[in-house]
Amino acid sequence: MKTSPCQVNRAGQEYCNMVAQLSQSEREAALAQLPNWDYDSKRDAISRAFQFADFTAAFAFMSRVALHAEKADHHPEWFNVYNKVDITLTTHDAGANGGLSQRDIDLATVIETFV
Ligand code: HBI
Repeated sequence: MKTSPCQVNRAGQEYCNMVAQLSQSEREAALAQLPNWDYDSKRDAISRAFQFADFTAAFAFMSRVALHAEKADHHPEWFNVYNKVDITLTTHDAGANGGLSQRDIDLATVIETFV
C-alpha cells in the first residue's frame, strides 16, 4: 500500500495523511470492477444498498462484513433497517477531508463475495 506524501489542500494548509487517495483514473478503473456501487463525488465515497430475505439474513451479512472489517482495520459507514443494509465506504485518513482509497475498493470487493 503506497502511502501519500504530505500535501497542501485548497486552503494552502499542509496535511500528511496515512493513506493515498485514489486519483480520478485510479478510481474509474477500480469502479469499473464494482458495477453495483455508486460513486458520491461530494464525499469521494462509494455506496451500495442491499436487501435480504429478512432481518436475520441482513444481520448475518453485517456480521461477516464486521469481522472482515475489523481484521482489515477498515470499517464501513452503514445503516440497517429490518432486511435492508446501506453501506458507504470512504477512508477517513485519506486526503484533507477523507476520500476514496484502495482500502475502500478492497473492502467493497470482499463485501461483494458475501452477497
Ligand atoms: N475505517 N473507513 C475507515 N477509514 C479509516 O481511515 C479508518 C478506518 N478504520 C480504522 C482506521 N482508519 C484506523 O487506522 C485508525 O485511523 C482509526
